[in-house]
Amino acid sequence: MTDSIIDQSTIEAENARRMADLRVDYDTLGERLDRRGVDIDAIKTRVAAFSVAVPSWGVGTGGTRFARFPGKGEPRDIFDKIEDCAVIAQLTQATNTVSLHIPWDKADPNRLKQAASRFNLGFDAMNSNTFADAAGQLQSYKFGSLSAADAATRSQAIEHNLECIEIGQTIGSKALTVWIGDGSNFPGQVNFTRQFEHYLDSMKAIYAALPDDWRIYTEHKMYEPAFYSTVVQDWGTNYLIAKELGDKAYCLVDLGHHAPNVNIEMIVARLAQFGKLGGFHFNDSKYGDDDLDAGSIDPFRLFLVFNELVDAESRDPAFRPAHMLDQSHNVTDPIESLMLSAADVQRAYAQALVVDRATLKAAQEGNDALAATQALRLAYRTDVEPILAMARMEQGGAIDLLATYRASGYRQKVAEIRPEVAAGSSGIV
Ligand SMILES: [Mn+2]
Repeated sequence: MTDSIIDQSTIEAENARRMADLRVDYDTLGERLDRRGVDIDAIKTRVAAFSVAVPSWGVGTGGTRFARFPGKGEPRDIFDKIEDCAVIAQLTQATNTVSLHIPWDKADPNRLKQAASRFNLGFDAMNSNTFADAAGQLQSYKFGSLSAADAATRSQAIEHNLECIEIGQTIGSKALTVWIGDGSNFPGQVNFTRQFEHYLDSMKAIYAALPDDWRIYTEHKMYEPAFYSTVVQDWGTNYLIAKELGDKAYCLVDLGHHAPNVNIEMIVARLAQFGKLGGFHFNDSKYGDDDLDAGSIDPFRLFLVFNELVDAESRDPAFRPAHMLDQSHNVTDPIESLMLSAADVQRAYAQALVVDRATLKAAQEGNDALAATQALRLAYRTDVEPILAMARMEQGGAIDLLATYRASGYRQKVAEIRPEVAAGSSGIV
């Protein structure tokens, strides 16, 4: 029996007020899609099966390097975080897994497993951390970790990743995501080639310890915290790493880790074509790695990314990239942001599913640029909300995520139990 945190009767009462309208909206959309040869129920089934992982660190209020303004009822530890994730999963029915970050979430693995299975949650990829020093560690990562000039520092960083795999195996994770902050701040500070050699050697040692049924994801990022050069700075370097390591190594694309206006959907297509697209960190950005809510700035780009994913899926039905949200919620209730972001990722997927691929292909083959782009626009402009809401409701989730969550009074309830956190002068970037 799965426990639920929000009383199911609250969800049912909220849904009851909206159900009649939803049925009308769903049927109307169904008729419109039917005229385009699209079966709404088939789309709904695929949307219902879609899941995006919630990062444990996402349920705490984020911050910038200037400050962090904690909200009420902040999770005190990983067990509070799992409960917050369970609320998101219950209402959205679209986030079955939680992604842990070590050492932030370090706890008895058996307790972790118990806490998650109580809410029928699984564990997504493990995330290692060698971009900050943990209390008591012997070597500092100030000048790098897996690519550090100092051998003892590299060994320590490798060991940490091996520990993440070990914890992950106990709790049922099947992947390790490695993002490093290594780079340099001044021209000449490092030798690019030697630094990358160190990185590859370290990654090979980690890869050697990877269980057969695991994957390792490497995440590129253009800059920050190193501001002159970064070791894994772009998708080209990321692809080289995945190729060097082997079949269990894949590239992870964080939408915020590119220069403004970079054609991310094309990067997605390239990596998918050559079998190295492992997964995503979804978020949105205006200027850099802003970690804003997915779909909040450029929902068309999110749609175009999913258009490539659905295209790749149509060529290879076994294509299953990992989906995770990776955002920083600085001014919102993180649960609210994560719920709406999960729905927005799902929305982009649903819109991509309604693209008329035969029409698109015919237009492309006939060099009809306008008809081709019109096929995409028609799908993007389709309001698929009734499909998402119906998929949620049929699985026990909420038709209206925000209204139902607020009606549940969850935040007020946890604010009474969880003590206030003092505002900090620096936050999580
Ligand atoms: Mn990320």
